[in-house]
Amino acid sequence: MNRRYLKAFLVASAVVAAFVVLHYGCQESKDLAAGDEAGRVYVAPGTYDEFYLFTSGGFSGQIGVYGLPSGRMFRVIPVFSQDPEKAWGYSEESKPMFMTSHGFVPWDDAHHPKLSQTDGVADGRWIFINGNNTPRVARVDLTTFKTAEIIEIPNSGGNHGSPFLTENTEYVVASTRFSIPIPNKDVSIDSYKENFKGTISFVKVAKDGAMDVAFQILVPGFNYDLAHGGKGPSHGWAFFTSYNTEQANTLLEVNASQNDKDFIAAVNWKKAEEYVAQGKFKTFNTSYFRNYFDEKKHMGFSEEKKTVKVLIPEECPGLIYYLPTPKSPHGVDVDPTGEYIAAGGKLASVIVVHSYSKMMKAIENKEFETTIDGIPVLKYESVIAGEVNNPGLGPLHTEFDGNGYGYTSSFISSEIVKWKIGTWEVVDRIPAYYSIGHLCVPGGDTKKPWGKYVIALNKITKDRYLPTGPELTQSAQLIDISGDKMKLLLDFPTIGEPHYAQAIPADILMKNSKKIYPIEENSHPYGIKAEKNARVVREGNVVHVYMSQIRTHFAPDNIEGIKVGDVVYFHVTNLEQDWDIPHGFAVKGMQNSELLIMPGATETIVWTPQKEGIYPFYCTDFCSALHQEMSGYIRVSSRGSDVAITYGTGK
Ligand code: RUQ
Ligand code: CUA
Repeated sequence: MNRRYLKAFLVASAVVAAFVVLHYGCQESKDLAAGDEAGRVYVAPGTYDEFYLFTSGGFSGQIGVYGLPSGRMFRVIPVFSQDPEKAWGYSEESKPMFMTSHGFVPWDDAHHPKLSQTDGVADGRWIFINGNNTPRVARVDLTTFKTAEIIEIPNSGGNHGSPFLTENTEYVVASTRFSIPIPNKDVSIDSYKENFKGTISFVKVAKDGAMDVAFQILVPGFNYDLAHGGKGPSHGWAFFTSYNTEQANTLLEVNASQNDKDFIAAVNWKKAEEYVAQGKFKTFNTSYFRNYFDEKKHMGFSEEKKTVKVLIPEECPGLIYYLPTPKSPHGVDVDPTGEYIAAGGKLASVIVVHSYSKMMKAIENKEFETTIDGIPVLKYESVIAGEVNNPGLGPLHTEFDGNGYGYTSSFISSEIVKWKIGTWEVVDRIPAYYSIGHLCVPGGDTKKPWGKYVIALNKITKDRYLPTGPELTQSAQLIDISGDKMKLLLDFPTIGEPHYAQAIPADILMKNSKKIYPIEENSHPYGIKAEKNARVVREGNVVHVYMSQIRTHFAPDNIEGIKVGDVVYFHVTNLEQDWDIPHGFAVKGMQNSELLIMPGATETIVWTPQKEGIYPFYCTDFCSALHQEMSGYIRVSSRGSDVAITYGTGK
């Protein structure tokens, strides 16, 4: 770099840095660091005053990442959704992540994010989220904020009651929302009662995060809704709500609301492990896919699995019990001590809280009402710890503050109701604007809630924001719970529909954030380690472009000899080894998306040029003062042309 250039570059960098500070400088930290010599401002280490909040996108298939208490959005993580910003689902490397037994399914309805746990406390390694529609569970790596794995759940009609965890992330659970014939087959829908079944699945999570379906339990054909793992004394158990115990197959709004009580299914998964070890399972033939992203090869891989182990309750005594619970319960939430199991009976006039120790005693004394398909139904009076009266209309979900209080969202009366564990009295209530679904206390479903806030996740906005056409934004509200009275602090809009959310102190995640991919570890088969290895190789009508990027040019940036009818693979390696210096790549008319390549990574996009001519390409991410110069040309000739492949930069 000559001196004049260097000076111009420094001035330009200072201007860019000033711009960054002005526009983005309000980082989620208490004191704004002065920044390094280059003027870059880093997030200063925070305290437990600051949290990351992860919200589900619902039908957007994404996860939203926010700072608390600001409510400002930092990032959208594409999970079950194609995202042109990051080429997720468009790049060749990410396409395998969407493989299922139904083929390539690039969308899902993502409801419940759940942070990995160690000893019942969120540990910040991963966040899981369910795909409700085409039954799947995804695992997002919280060092990269990127989807690392997606596994399909076989023998399931929809995966709503998921991905709740056991205390040490031994298992992710998944229960069928819709019952179907298992294995699936062509039958009359009227034969529901005879043919339709549910499953409860336990997905084993290995030390490195890799998931596999360890076993499933075949259960009566109800709708299994939500779940939570036991903790402390109830570690070893997992709880699942069910509705439609009427087993209706039409007009569920009436027909599935007949029974006074439905059930919480209590599963002894340690017992299940014993039965599996003893070989007391049936092997079902099926097909499901496990897709994972290799961070060194920078590539997703897909593998099909063909069998699954299924436990039948009749053959496995002690495996599962039903706890009668009024009335079409939705959420099921276990308090920090692991003793209390609160149910959101969405049509009930009370919040029912079951007692784990009473349940164990009732099992021991065989206090059963009846048995359904080998599953003993415990007596309501024998398992109930208490009922919270006057909980508002339509109680859905409960979170805990670790100080002896539960907070329940009531959808119909649109409020949060605070109640005391043990006395079961309501001590405070606050309206939510409007129609709250889930709610989240940081750590509020773990053994160690961090408390401080409850976040209301609301379905309807009405007058809270500027109108945006027929659909208004969904929204979250931040409420202070540090005093006796709940206090509304802030409204903030969310991306997609927030169902569940999880929050974790910023400190736990910040220090693990990945900054670059070391280029020497890049083992992408089409990656290059230096600009001198950039090349263009023709193999019949397939052309591989091994391309590099560094501020502020591509190699090669002039390519000739491409023909109409070619299939051109651009394998683009970003050689930068600096934090926050991705480069983009886009070709005029490419029927696809851009690429946004992280420092040290390689990504591939395919182009099939349709017409001869000259095609510019450029970097899509403003990467330096000379970003606009980061561009190139491709010459496309006719099908039969004899223009040879040539390429280069700066010749
Ligand atoms: S469920 S509120 Cu998936 Cu309650 Cu959304
Ligand atoms: Cu690289 Cu802009």
